[in-house]
Amino acid sequence: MRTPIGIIGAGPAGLFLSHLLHRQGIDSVILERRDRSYCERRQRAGVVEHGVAEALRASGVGARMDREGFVHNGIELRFDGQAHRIDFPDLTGRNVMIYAQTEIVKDLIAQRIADGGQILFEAEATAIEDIETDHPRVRFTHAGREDILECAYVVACDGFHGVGRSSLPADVIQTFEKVYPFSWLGILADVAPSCDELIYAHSERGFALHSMRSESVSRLYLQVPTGTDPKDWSDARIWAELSARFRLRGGDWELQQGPITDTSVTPMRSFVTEPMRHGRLFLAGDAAHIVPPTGAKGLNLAMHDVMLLAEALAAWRATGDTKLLDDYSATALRRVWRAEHFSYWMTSLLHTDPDGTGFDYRLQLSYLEHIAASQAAAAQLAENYTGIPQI
Ligand code: FAS
Ligand code: PHB
Repeated sequence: MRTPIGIIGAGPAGLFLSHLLHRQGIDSVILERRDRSYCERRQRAGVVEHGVAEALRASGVGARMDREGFVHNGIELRFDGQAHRIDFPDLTGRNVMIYAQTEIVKDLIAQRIADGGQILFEAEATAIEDIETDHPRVRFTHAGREDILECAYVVACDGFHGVGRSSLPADVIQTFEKVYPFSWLGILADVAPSCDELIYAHSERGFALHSMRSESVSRLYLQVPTGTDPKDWSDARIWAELSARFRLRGGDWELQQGPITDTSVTPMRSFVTEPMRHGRLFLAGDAAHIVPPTGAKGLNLAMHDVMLLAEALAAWRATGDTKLLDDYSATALRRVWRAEHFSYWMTSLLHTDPDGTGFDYRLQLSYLEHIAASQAAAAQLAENYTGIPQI
Protein backbone atom coordinates (compact mmCIF):
# COMPACT_ATOMS: atom_id res chain seq x y z
CA MET A 1 0.00 0.00 0.00
CA ARG A 2 1.20 3.56 -0.66
CA THR A 3 -0.09 6.93 0.58
CA PRO A 4 1.44 10.39 1.07
CA ILE A 5 0.66 10.44 4.80
CA GLY A 6 0.53 7.28 6.91
CA ILE A 7 -1.39 7.85 10.17
CA ILE A 8 -1.32 5.40 13.06
CA GLY A 9 -4.37 5.57 15.33
CA ALA A 10 -8.04 6.45 14.83
CA GLY A 11 -8.40 8.48 18.00
CA PRO A 12 -9.31 12.18 17.80
CA ALA A 13 -5.79 13.14 16.70
CA GLY A 14 -5.47 10.68 13.82
CA LEU A 15 -9.03 11.18 12.62
CA PHE A 16 -8.94 14.99 12.74
CA LEU A 17 -5.55 15.05 10.98
CA SER A 18 -6.86 12.81 8.19
CA HIS A 19 -9.96 14.99 7.87
CA LEU A 20 -7.98 18.25 7.73
CA LEU A 21 -5.56 16.78 5.16
CA HIS A 22 -8.49 15.63 3.01
CA ARG A 23 -9.79 19.22 2.98
CA GLN A 24 -6.37 20.23 1.64
CA GLY A 25 -6.57 17.57 -1.07
CA ILE A 26 -3.97 15.36 0.62
CA ASP A 27 -4.60 11.62 0.86
CA SER A 28 -3.81 9.60 3.97
CA VAL A 29 -4.42 6.13 5.35
CA ILE A 30 -5.27 5.51 9.02
CA LEU A 31 -4.18 2.22 10.59
CA GLU A 32 -6.26 1.48 13.71
CA ARG A 33 -5.67 -1.64 15.75
CA ARG A 34 -9.14 -1.76 17.33
CA ASP A 35 -12.54 -2.08 15.65
CA ARG A 36 -14.78 0.90 14.94
CA SER A 37 -17.16 0.13 17.78
CA TYR A 38 -14.36 0.12 20.37
CA CYS A 39 -13.05 3.48 19.16
CA GLU A 40 -16.51 5.04 19.28
CA ARG A 41 -17.39 3.67 22.74
CA ARG A 42 -14.14 4.42 24.66
CA GLN A 43 -15.05 6.87 27.45
CA ARG A 44 -12.55 9.72 27.54
CA ALA A 45 -12.78 13.54 27.55
CA GLY A 46 -15.77 15.84 27.70
CA VAL A 47 -14.58 19.46 27.41
CA VAL A 48 -13.84 21.09 24.03
CA GLU A 49 -11.86 24.34 24.17
CA HIS A 50 -13.22 27.40 22.38
CA GLY A 51 -10.59 27.25 19.60
CA VAL A 52 -11.01 23.52 19.02
CA ALA A 53 -14.80 23.88 18.76
CA GLU A 54 -14.23 26.66 16.22
CA ALA A 55 -11.85 24.40 14.23
CA LEU A 56 -14.38 21.55 14.20
CA ARG A 57 -17.06 23.94 12.92
CA ALA A 58 -14.75 25.55 10.32
CA SER A 59 -13.81 22.11 8.93
CA GLY A 60 -17.44 21.02 8.59
CA VAL A 61 -17.72 18.55 11.47
CA GLY A 62 -19.22 20.74 14.19
CA ALA A 63 -22.95 20.55 13.36
CA ARG A 64 -23.91 17.71 15.75
CA MET A 65 -21.73 19.24 18.47
CA ASP A 66 -23.75 22.47 18.13
CA ARG A 67 -27.04 20.53 18.09
CA GLU A 68 -26.34 18.13 20.94
CA GLY A 69 -23.46 19.64 22.90
CA PHE A 70 -23.71 22.28 25.63
CA VAL A 71 -22.16 25.74 25.60
CA HIS A 72 -20.69 26.31 29.06
CA ASN A 73 -19.84 29.83 30.20
CA GLY A 74 -18.17 28.82 33.43
CA ILE A 75 -17.27 26.25 36.04
CA GLU A 76 -17.91 26.14 39.77
CA LEU A 77 -15.15 25.70 42.34
CA ARG A 78 -16.34 24.19 45.63
CA PHE A 79 -14.16 24.39 48.72
CA ASP A 80 -14.62 24.70 52.48
CA GLY A 81 -18.37 24.17 52.06
CA GLN A 82 -18.78 27.17 49.73
CA ALA A 83 -19.19 27.61 45.95
CA HIS A 84 -17.55 30.10 43.63
CA ARG A 85 -18.28 30.45 39.89
CA ILE A 86 -15.58 31.27 37.34
CA ASP A 87 -17.25 33.32 34.58
CA PHE A 88 -15.41 32.55 31.31
CA PRO A 89 -16.88 35.23 28.94
CA ASP A 90 -16.56 37.91 31.63
CA LEU A 91 -12.88 37.05 32.17
CA THR A 92 -11.78 35.95 28.67
CA GLY A 93 -14.56 36.53 26.11
CA ARG A 94 -14.51 32.78 25.45
CA ASN A 95 -16.45 29.70 26.53
CA VAL A 96 -16.16 25.91 26.14
CA MET A 97 -18.36 23.17 24.70
CA ILE A 98 -19.32 20.07 26.62
CA TYR A 99 -19.35 17.37 23.94
CA ALA A 100 -17.93 13.91 24.65
CA GLN A 101 -14.81 12.70 22.86
CA THR A 102 -16.79 9.58 21.90
CA GLU A 103 -19.12 11.81 19.85
CA ILE A 104 -16.25 13.68 18.19
CA VAL A 105 -14.74 10.32 17.20
CA LYS A 106 -18.10 9.15 15.79
CA ASP A 107 -18.52 12.39 13.82
CA LEU A 108 -14.99 12.21 12.39
CA ILE A 109 -15.21 8.52 11.44
CA ALA A 110 -18.55 9.14 9.72
CA GLN A 111 -17.12 12.14 7.85
CA ARG A 112 -13.99 10.28 6.75
CA ILE A 113 -16.08 7.40 5.44
CA ALA A 114 -18.48 9.79 3.69
CA ASP A 115 -15.48 11.48 2.06
CA GLY A 116 -14.03 8.13 0.92
CA GLY A 117 -11.26 8.22 3.52
CA GLN A 118 -9.23 5.07 4.18
CA ILE A 119 -9.43 3.84 7.78
CA LEU A 120 -8.20 0.28 8.21
CA PHE A 121 -9.73 -0.95 11.47
CA GLU A 122 -8.19 -3.97 13.25
CA ALA A 123 -4.92 -3.09 11.53
CA GLU A 124 -2.09 -2.99 14.07
CA ALA A 125 1.12 -1.12 13.25
CA THR A 126 4.02 -3.29 14.37
CA ALA A 127 7.01 -1.24 13.19
CA ILE A 128 7.87 2.11 11.63
CA GLU A 129 10.97 1.91 9.43
CA ASP A 130 13.34 4.08 7.36
CA ILE A 131 12.21 7.30 9.02
CA GLU A 132 15.56 8.92 8.20
CA THR A 133 14.93 8.42 4.46
CA ASP A 134 12.36 10.06 2.17
CA HIS A 135 10.43 6.77 1.93
CA PRO A 136 9.44 5.74 5.47
CA ARG A 137 7.09 2.80 5.86
CA VAL A 138 4.83 1.19 8.42
CA ARG A 139 4.64 -2.57 8.89
CA PHE A 140 1.21 -3.69 10.04
CA THR A 141 -0.98 -6.74 10.41
CA HIS A 142 -4.49 -6.74 9.01
CA ALA A 143 -6.95 -9.58 8.40
CA GLY A 144 -4.29 -12.04 9.49
CA ARG A 145 -1.75 -10.76 6.94
CA GLU A 146 1.47 -8.81 7.23
CA ASP A 147 1.49 -5.71 5.06
CA ILE A 148 3.49 -2.55 4.48
CA LEU A 149 2.29 1.04 4.06
CA GLU A 150 4.78 3.11 2.02
CA CYS A 151 4.53 6.85 2.83
CA ALA A 152 6.18 10.23 2.38
CA TYR A 153 5.55 11.01 6.07
CA VAL A 154 4.30 8.98 9.05
CA VAL A 155 2.30 10.57 11.87
CA ALA A 156 2.00 8.48 15.03
CA CYS A 157 -1.33 9.38 16.66
CA ASP A 158 -1.31 6.05 18.48
CA GLY A 159 -1.62 7.19 22.08
CA PHE A 160 0.59 6.58 25.09
CA HIS A 161 0.97 2.84 24.45
CA GLY A 162 1.51 2.94 20.69
CA VAL A 163 4.61 2.19 18.59
CA GLY A 164 5.27 5.78 17.52
CA ARG A 165 7.23 7.13 20.45
CA SER A 166 9.37 3.98 20.73
CA SER A 167 10.25 4.31 17.03
CA LEU A 168 12.19 7.51 17.65
CA PRO A 169 15.91 6.78 18.26
CA ALA A 170 16.55 6.57 22.02
CA ASP A 171 19.58 8.89 21.65
CA VAL A 172 17.40 11.50 19.98
CA ILE A 173 14.49 11.85 22.41
CA GLN A 174 14.22 13.11 25.95
CA THR A 175 11.16 12.33 28.08
CA PHE A 176 9.86 14.17 31.13
CA GLU A 177 7.45 12.54 33.58
CA LYS A 178 5.65 13.17 36.83
CA VAL A 179 3.46 10.40 38.32
CA TYR A 180 0.83 11.42 40.91
CA PRO A 181 0.01 9.31 44.01
CA PHE A 182 -3.66 9.16 43.12
CA SER A 183 -6.02 8.20 40.27
CA TRP A 184 -9.54 9.12 39.17
CA LEU A 185 -12.43 6.72 39.57
CA GLY A 186 -14.81 7.79 36.80
CA ILE A 187 -18.49 6.85 36.42
CA LEU A 188 -21.21 7.30 33.85
CA ALA A 189 -24.69 7.38 35.44
CA ASP A 190 -28.20 7.46 33.98
CA VAL A 191 -29.29 10.48 35.98
CA ALA A 192 -29.78 14.13 35.06
CA PRO A 193 -26.84 16.31 36.08
CA SER A 194 -27.31 18.02 39.47
CA CYS A 195 -25.73 21.17 38.06
CA ASP A 196 -25.78 23.34 34.94
CA GLU A 197 -21.99 23.68 34.76
CA LEU A 198 -19.05 21.52 35.87
CA ILE A 199 -18.25 21.44 39.60
CA TYR A 200 -14.62 20.96 40.68
CA ALA A 201 -14.73 20.14 44.41
CA HIS A 202 -11.81 20.37 46.86
CA SER A 203 -12.45 18.62 50.19
CA GLU A 204 -10.52 17.03 53.04
CA ARG A 205 -11.81 13.67 51.76
CA GLY A 206 -10.31 14.26 48.31
CA PHE A 207 -11.17 15.79 44.93
CA ALA A 208 -14.44 15.23 43.06
CA LEU A 209 -15.69 16.45 39.66
CA HIS A 210 -19.27 16.64 38.41
CA SER A 211 -19.45 16.71 34.61
CA MET A 212 -22.13 15.54 32.20
CA ARG A 213 -22.80 13.94 28.79
CA SER A 214 -26.43 14.91 28.17
CA GLU A 215 -29.56 16.09 30.01
CA SER A 216 -30.03 12.54 31.26
CA VAL A 217 -26.46 11.25 31.66
CA SER A 218 -23.97 12.47 34.27
CA ARG A 219 -20.21 11.93 34.25
CA LEU A 220 -18.50 12.12 37.67
CA TYR A 221 -15.02 11.46 39.03
CA LEU A 222 -13.52 10.78 42.47
CA GLN A 223 -9.89 11.05 43.53
CA VAL A 224 -8.82 7.59 44.74
CA PRO A 225 -5.44 6.16 45.75
CA THR A 226 -3.24 4.80 42.96
CA GLY A 227 -3.92 1.11 42.40
CA THR A 228 -7.60 1.36 43.39
CA ASP A 229 -9.66 -1.54 42.07
CA PRO A 230 -13.07 -0.28 40.85
CA LYS A 231 -14.57 -3.55 42.08
CA ASP A 232 -13.92 -2.30 45.64
CA TRP A 233 -16.34 0.57 45.05
CA SER A 234 -20.04 -0.33 45.20
CA ASP A 235 -22.51 2.10 43.64
CA ALA A 236 -23.71 3.04 47.13
CA ARG A 237 -20.16 3.78 48.27
CA ILE A 238 -19.47 5.90 45.17
CA TRP A 239 -22.61 8.00 45.61
CA ALA A 240 -22.04 8.44 49.36
CA GLU A 241 -18.45 9.60 48.79
CA LEU A 242 -19.40 11.97 45.97
CA SER A 243 -22.20 13.50 48.08
CA ALA A 244 -19.80 14.04 50.98
CA ARG A 245 -17.22 15.76 48.79
CA PHE A 246 -19.73 18.10 47.08
CA ARG A 247 -21.45 19.06 50.34
CA LEU A 248 -22.19 22.78 50.78
CA ARG A 249 -22.66 24.63 54.08
CA GLY A 250 -26.38 25.07 54.69
CA GLY A 251 -26.94 21.79 52.84
CA ASP A 252 -29.29 23.30 50.25
CA TRP A 253 -27.82 21.32 47.34
CA GLU A 254 -28.30 17.60 46.77
CA LEU A 255 -26.48 15.25 44.39
CA GLN A 256 -29.02 13.31 42.30
CA GLN A 257 -28.20 9.61 42.09
CA GLY A 258 -29.02 6.98 39.47
CA PRO A 259 -27.89 3.68 37.89
CA ILE A 260 -24.13 3.62 37.22
CA THR A 261 -23.50 2.24 33.71
CA ASP A 262 -19.69 2.48 33.45
CA THR A 263 -16.90 2.62 36.04
CA SER A 264 -13.18 2.99 35.32
CA VAL A 265 -9.99 4.03 37.11
CA THR A 266 -7.48 6.27 35.32
CA PRO A 267 -3.98 6.82 36.70
CA MET A 268 -2.67 10.38 36.74
CA ARG A 269 0.57 11.33 35.05
CA SER A 270 2.28 14.23 33.31
CA PHE A 271 4.49 13.17 30.41
CA VAL A 272 6.25 14.94 27.53
CA THR A 273 8.45 13.65 24.69
CA GLU A 274 10.95 16.02 23.08
CA PRO A 275 11.28 16.42 20.14
CA MET A 276 7.91 15.41 18.66
CA ARG A 277 9.56 14.57 15.34
CA HIS A 278 12.55 12.79 13.88
CA GLY A 279 13.17 12.54 10.15
CA ARG A 280 9.90 11.64 8.45
CA LEU A 281 8.12 10.50 11.67
CA PHE A 282 5.94 12.94 13.63
CA LEU A 283 4.22 12.35 17.00
CA ALA A 284 0.87 13.96 17.82
CA GLY A 285 -1.51 13.76 20.79
CA ASP A 286 -1.08 11.25 23.58
CA ALA A 287 1.70 9.55 21.59
CA ALA A 288 3.82 12.58 22.53
CA HIS A 289 2.34 13.89 25.79
CA ILE A 290 -0.02 13.11 28.65
CA VAL A 291 -1.67 15.47 31.12
CA PRO A 292 -3.71 14.74 34.26
CA PRO A 293 -7.34 15.34 33.16
CA THR A 294 -8.02 17.97 35.86
CA GLY A 295 -7.42 20.77 33.34
CA ALA A 296 -9.43 19.10 30.54
CA LYS A 297 -6.47 19.51 28.16
CA GLY A 298 -5.66 16.02 26.79
CA LEU A 299 -8.11 15.94 23.92
CA ASN A 300 -7.59 19.63 23.12
CA LEU A 301 -3.80 19.35 22.99
CA ALA A 302 -4.13 16.44 20.56
CA MET A 303 -6.39 18.52 18.30
CA HIS A 304 -4.02 21.51 18.39
CA ASP A 305 -1.06 19.27 17.44
CA VAL A 306 -2.78 18.00 14.30
CA MET A 307 -4.13 21.42 13.31
CA LEU A 308 -0.51 22.59 13.27
CA LEU A 309 0.67 19.50 11.41
CA ALA A 310 -2.08 19.66 8.77
CA GLU A 311 -1.08 23.25 7.95
CA ALA A 312 2.59 22.26 7.74
CA LEU A 313 1.92 19.24 5.50
CA ALA A 314 -0.28 21.36 3.23
CA ALA A 315 2.56 23.88 2.79
CA TRP A 316 4.99 21.05 1.99
CA ARG A 317 2.56 19.49 -0.51
CA ALA A 318 1.84 22.81 -2.23
CA THR A 319 5.39 24.18 -2.54
CA GLY A 320 7.80 21.61 -1.12
CA ASP A 321 8.60 24.10 1.64
CA THR A 322 9.30 22.18 4.86
CA LYS A 323 9.78 25.17 7.21
CA LEU A 324 6.49 24.65 9.07
CA LEU A 325 7.27 20.93 9.32
CA ASP A 326 10.72 21.74 10.69
CA ASP A 327 9.12 24.16 13.20
CA TYR A 328 6.33 21.74 14.22
CA SER A 329 7.94 20.24 17.31
CA ALA A 330 9.10 23.53 18.85
CA THR A 331 5.79 25.23 18.07
CA ALA A 332 3.68 22.36 19.42
CA LEU A 333 5.80 22.01 22.57
CA ARG A 334 5.16 25.64 23.58
CA ARG A 335 1.43 24.83 23.87
CA VAL A 336 2.15 21.40 25.33
CA TRP A 337 4.22 22.79 28.20
CA ARG A 338 1.64 25.53 28.89
CA ALA A 339 -1.04 22.82 29.15
CA GLU A 340 1.28 20.61 31.22
CA HIS A 341 1.79 23.41 33.72
CA PHE A 342 -1.93 24.29 33.89
CA SER A 343 -2.93 20.63 34.32
CA TYR A 344 -0.31 20.15 37.04
CA TRP A 345 -1.43 23.39 38.72
CA MET A 346 -5.15 22.45 38.70
CA THR A 347 -4.29 18.95 39.93
CA SER A 348 -2.07 20.23 42.76
CA LEU A 349 -4.63 22.88 43.74
CA LEU A 350 -7.56 20.50 44.02
CA HIS A 351 -6.30 17.05 45.05
CA THR A 352 -5.73 16.52 48.74
CA ASP A 353 -3.62 14.15 50.75
CA PRO A 354 -6.03 12.68 53.36
CA ASP A 355 -2.99 11.63 55.42
CA GLY A 356 -1.34 15.02 54.95
CA THR A 357 -0.17 17.36 57.69
CA GLY A 358 -2.75 19.98 56.82
CA PHE A 359 -0.14 22.51 55.70
CA ASP A 360 -0.70 21.80 51.97
CA TYR A 361 -4.47 21.69 52.56
CA ARG A 362 -4.40 25.19 54.04
CA LEU A 363 -2.23 26.49 51.21
CA GLN A 364 -4.81 25.11 48.75
CA LEU A 365 -7.67 26.76 50.63
CA SER A 366 -5.78 30.05 50.66
CA TYR A 367 -5.24 29.91 46.88
CA LEU A 368 -8.86 28.95 46.23
CA GLU A 369 -10.03 31.89 48.36
CA HIS A 370 -7.63 34.13 46.40
CA ILE A 371 -9.12 32.93 43.07
CA ALA A 372 -12.60 33.67 44.45
CA ALA A 373 -11.57 37.19 45.50
CA SER A 374 -9.18 38.24 42.73
CA GLN A 375 -10.29 38.82 39.13
CA ALA A 376 -6.66 38.50 38.02
CA ALA A 377 -6.28 35.10 39.69
CA ALA A 378 -9.62 33.90 38.28
CA ALA A 379 -8.64 35.16 34.81
CA GLN A 380 -5.46 33.08 34.89
CA LEU A 381 -7.56 29.95 35.46
CA ALA A 382 -10.21 30.94 32.88
CA GLU A 383 -7.64 31.82 30.17
CA ASN A 384 -5.96 28.42 30.42
CA TYR A 385 -9.15 26.42 30.82
CA THR A 386 -10.90 27.89 27.75
CA GLY A 387 -7.67 27.58 25.72
CA ILE A 388 -5.09 30.26 24.98
CA PRO A 389 -5.46 31.16 21.27
CA GLN A 390 -1.90 31.98 20.28
CA ILE A 391 1.07 30.27 21.90
P1 FAS B 1 -5.97 8.07 21.70
O1 FAS B 1 -5.31 7.23 22.77
O2 FAS B 1 -7.33 8.58 21.90
O3 FAS B 1 -6.01 7.22 20.33
C1 FAS B 1 -4.91 6.41 19.94
C2 FAS B 1 -5.44 5.35 18.98
O4 FAS B 1 -4.34 4.63 18.45
C3 FAS B 1 -6.35 4.34 19.68
O5 FAS B 1 -7.55 4.20 18.95
C4 FAS B 1 -5.53 3.06 19.67
O6 FAS B 1 -6.33 1.90 19.53
C5 FAS B 1 -4.66 3.26 18.44
N1 FAS B 1 -3.40 2.50 18.46
C6 FAS B 1 -2.53 2.38 19.49
N2 FAS B 1 -1.47 1.62 19.11
C7 FAS B 1 -1.69 1.26 17.80
C8 FAS B 1 -0.97 0.49 16.86
N3 FAS B 1 0.19 -0.08 17.17
N4 FAS B 1 -1.48 0.34 15.61
C9 FAS B 1 -2.66 0.92 15.27
N5 FAS B 1 -3.41 1.66 16.13
C10 FAS B 1 -2.92 1.83 17.38
N6 FAS B 1 -8.66 14.04 28.41
C11 FAS B 1 -9.45 15.06 28.79
O7 FAS B 1 -9.28 16.17 28.30
N7 FAS B 1 -10.43 14.87 29.74
C12 FAS B 1 -10.67 13.63 30.29
O8 FAS B 1 -11.54 13.46 31.12
C13 FAS B 1 -9.89 12.54 29.90
N8 FAS B 1 -10.12 11.28 30.40
C14 FAS B 1 -9.33 10.24 30.00
C15 FAS B 1 -9.52 8.94 30.49
C16 FAS B 1 -8.69 7.88 30.11
C17 FAS B 1 -8.94 6.48 30.63
C18 FAS B 1 -7.61 8.13 29.22
C19 FAS B 1 -6.65 7.02 28.84
C20 FAS B 1 -7.42 9.40 28.71
C21 FAS B 1 -8.28 10.47 29.08
N9 FAS B 1 -8.12 11.77 28.58
C22 FAS B 1 -8.89 12.80 28.95
C23 FAS B 1 -7.12 12.05 27.60
C24 FAS B 1 -7.66 11.60 26.26
O9 FAS B 1 -8.84 12.29 25.96
C25 FAS B 1 -6.57 11.81 25.26
O10 FAS B 1 -5.96 13.07 25.43
C26 FAS B 1 -7.06 11.67 23.84
O11 FAS B 1 -7.70 10.43 23.72
C27 FAS B 1 -5.84 11.79 22.94
O12 FAS B 1 -6.22 11.44 21.67
P2 FAS B 1 -5.19 10.67 20.71
O13 FAS B 1 -3.87 11.34 20.79
O14 FAS B 1 -5.90 10.54 19.42
O15 FAS B 1 -4.94 9.25 21.39
C1 PHB C 1 -15.34 14.96 31.40
O1 PHB C 1 -16.46 15.43 31.16
O2 PHB C 1 -15.05 13.77 31.15
C2 PHB C 1 -14.29 15.86 32.01
C3 PHB C 1 -14.54 17.20 32.15
C4 PHB C 1 -13.55 18.02 32.71
C5 PHB C 1 -12.35 17.47 33.13
C6 PHB C 1 -12.11 16.11 32.97
C7 PHB C 1 -13.08 15.29 32.42
O3 PHB C 1 -11.40 18.27 33.67
